[in-house]
Amino acid sequence: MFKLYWEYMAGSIVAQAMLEEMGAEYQLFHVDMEAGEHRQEEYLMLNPLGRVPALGLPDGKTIGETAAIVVCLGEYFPQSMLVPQPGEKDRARFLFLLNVMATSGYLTIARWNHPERYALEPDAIRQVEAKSATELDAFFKTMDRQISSQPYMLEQGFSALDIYLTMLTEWPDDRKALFQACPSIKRMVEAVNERPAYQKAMQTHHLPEMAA
Ligand SMILES: N[C@@H](CCC(=O)N[C@@H](CS)C(=O)NCC(=O)O)C(=O)O
Repeated sequence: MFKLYWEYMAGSIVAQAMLEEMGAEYQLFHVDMEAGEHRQEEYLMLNPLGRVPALGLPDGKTIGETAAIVVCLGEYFPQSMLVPQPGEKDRARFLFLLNVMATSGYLTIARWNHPERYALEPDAIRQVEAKSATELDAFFKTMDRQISSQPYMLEQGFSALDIYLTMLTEWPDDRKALFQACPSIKRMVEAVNERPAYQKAMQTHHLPEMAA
């Protein structure tokens, strides 16, 4: 049994969609970040970085970091084909693009959301926010060129990368502009949104007022 520590509209979307795709048994544990639960001792024992998501594994250990969770789940369920295994032809490209999304994608979104963590003066904070928005646009345009006509990122077809990139598109303010600038991402997101596993993850993650 896996344990997924999640928050509304947080990075736990990709982990839940993968658990659903894989038919894994899991329990959900809501971490109320507004109430600061991610900084409390109990959660820090699970993920010392105080970030969501975290995933409790069947062996009793818990890990954080979305990229690590993606790779681990792929090892638990190799038959799911969501993560190319060592020796398979798409493995190197998978690891490359997964790391690009974790660093140039997710971290840029985090910087754009929390520019005050990266500068001291109000003017500098505004500049960090503006620069992060520009970098985010460049990131999505780069990823747009990584999508084939399938419409997925890997030659093998649908993979955890498509779920991850779809999750990243949930967060920008102007999704319409993003999809206009990135037609291949738009096609991929449409395909991922049709999957019951992604729909289930979004049912959990949509803020209650969004679902109403
Ligand atoms: N590098 C982490 C980033 C996770 C992350 O930043 N999660 C956000 C929620 S989407 C969070 O926990 N933010 C709390 C904070 O930054 O204090 C990952 O890839 O999982």
